[in-house]
Amino acid sequence: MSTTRDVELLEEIIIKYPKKFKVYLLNDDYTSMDFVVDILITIFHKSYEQAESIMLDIHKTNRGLCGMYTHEIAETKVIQVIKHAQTSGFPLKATMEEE
Ligand code: TYC
Repeated sequence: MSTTRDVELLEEIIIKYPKKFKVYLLNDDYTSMDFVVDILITIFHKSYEQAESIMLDIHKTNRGLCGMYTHEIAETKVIQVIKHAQTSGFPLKATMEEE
């Protein structure tokens, strides 16, 4: 049976350690390298050098880690990537996974 103290402890743990989600960009044959670099700079706040290195990593290995966020922020980043790609005519996709 759980006590009030157990619930308080659980709440404390939940508040202190919200789940983190990894956001990945996926490779495809059509999105331009420049567009991916731009997405990494504007949406994931990477430097040009970091963005270029992550983009090349995705190009070679098929996916690349862009950042780790709380659920709501990760979801927003995925939506921003997909919307921006759609309006620019690229099939670029992003996914999120629990840490
Ligand atoms: N493979 C793409 C090309 O050769 C570049 C690319 C890199 C696309 C990363 C998507 O997430 C991506 N133009």
